[in-house]
Amino acid sequence: MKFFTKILVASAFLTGLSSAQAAFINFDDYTISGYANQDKSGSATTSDAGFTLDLAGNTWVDVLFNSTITSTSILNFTFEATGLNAELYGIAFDTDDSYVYNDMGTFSFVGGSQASEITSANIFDNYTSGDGSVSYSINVGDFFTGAFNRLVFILDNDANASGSFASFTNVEVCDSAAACATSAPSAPTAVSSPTHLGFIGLSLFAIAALRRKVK
Ligand SMILES: [Ca+2]
Ligand SMILES: [Ca+2]
Repeated sequence: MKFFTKILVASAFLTGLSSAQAAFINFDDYTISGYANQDKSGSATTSDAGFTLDLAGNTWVDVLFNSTITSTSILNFTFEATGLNAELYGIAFDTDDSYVYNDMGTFSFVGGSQASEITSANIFDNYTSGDGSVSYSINVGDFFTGAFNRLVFILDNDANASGSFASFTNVEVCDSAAACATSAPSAPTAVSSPTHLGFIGLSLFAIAALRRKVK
């Protein structure tokens, strides 16, 4: 009987969590740390009252942010890169401070000259420095699920220790499009779970519908 009570409490707690309205991450509320062995040069700072994370140089950083990704989960953020075009731009979900190059299924890249080389990751766009401010609404739950305790923000440029800049603004992880603080771009297009080999093309198609220039 005690066991049963515990289950009820646990499920009520989970229901409360899943119905919570998403909110933008305020980076000033988190400690920003170097991730794995990839915080090599440059800096991580905040702007826009904490709602923008600004990376410079060649650095991957993480914040301890708990999330549970289900099949309906959405990752929203506005991205802008300037300066030298970097090798990788992206956001990853992780459970520890390390990664395996051939097992990056919870990594989402939106651009960079090396993004297409990482076949184990999800490639959602071919953003190039100077493309301006672009808002992404990525149905990450179609690509992976699970519980995570950190978010990783990636500006990778091993060839140039300085000169690249990337900013991530209004980042949110929502249980569903309806729970997002970001209003959905017009006519969001859902993609069914693709096979790994096929999903690059499908993802670009989805992002083409969801990619939205911000004035
Ligand atoms: Ca890891
Ligand atoms: Ca690199």
